[in-house]
Amino acid sequence: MSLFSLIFQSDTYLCMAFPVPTRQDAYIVDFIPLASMDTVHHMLLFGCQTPVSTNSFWDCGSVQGTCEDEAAIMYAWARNAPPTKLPKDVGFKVGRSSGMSYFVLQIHYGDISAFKGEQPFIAGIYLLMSVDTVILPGQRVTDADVACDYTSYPIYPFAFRTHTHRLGKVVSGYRIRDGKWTLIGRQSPQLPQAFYPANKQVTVKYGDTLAARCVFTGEGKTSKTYIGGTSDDEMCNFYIMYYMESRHAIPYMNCMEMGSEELFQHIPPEANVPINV
Ligand code: IYT
Ligand code: CU
Ligand code: CU
Repeated sequence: MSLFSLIFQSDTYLCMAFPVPTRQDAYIVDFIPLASMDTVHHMLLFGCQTPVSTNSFWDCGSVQGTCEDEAAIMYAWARNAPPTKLPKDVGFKVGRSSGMSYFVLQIHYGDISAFKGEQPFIAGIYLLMSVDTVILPGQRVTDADVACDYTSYPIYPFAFRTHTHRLGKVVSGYRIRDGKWTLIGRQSPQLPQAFYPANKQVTVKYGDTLAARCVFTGEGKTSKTYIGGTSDDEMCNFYIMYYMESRHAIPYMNCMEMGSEELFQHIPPEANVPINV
């Protein structure tokens, strides 16, 4: 068991990498954000093999500049949002055999983590993201739809996170089983973009479909808006934090397919009901 913490004070995006402090496999079982609501806007924790830098800290912008290889998001904390708790017996696998040798923490002010022995369940993230949405200027509503068939071992969602930039109104995620849509989570991306508790008892198994819709507005825009990395671009992300049995461990999955128009004809109307912020 080891524990470490770090504290920054700044108004920009700063990143710091630190090696997973063990040679063996380890599990993150808890996150304890020690952040001040007054000074911190948000905090993201990634895991990866090769951070952009390994000494001191660096300016890592809003999206780019965390890892050379793929950065896997493990934790998000945002001002005024309740912190995510991993359920009992659930851990994110890090260290040797997981391909995660470093943590990269992107923050203004923060702290993290503790480790423990073997876990019966492994935590993971499933990301649904749109790659091809175009929002037309002045158009009141644009739906970005994403859907994929789920063809793996059962997962148990327990938290979800939405992410768009300024034009996003509401983002919803569903499981579809035998034609029936069940909500996993629904949130305004204009609220703090933390992980919120998922709708309980929605498990996902082989043969289900996972689907998400982001509702955007092009009102007030004078040009087309595309998916991209700057704040003038948009993103449509629905993250599902789940756990699954360790013996099937798949810590990261994603879905970037549009989903058929016919499928989305059956999405519950709530997906297009704005959330007051
Ligand atoms: C184009 C887009 O939607 N980018 C998202 C999702 C994304 C996350 C990761 C894409 C890739 C990743 O390796 I991690 I490729 C995006 O950048 N989302 C941001 C940050 O990833 C955290 C967010 O706040 O959700
Ligand atoms: Cu922030
Ligand atoms: Cu973004």
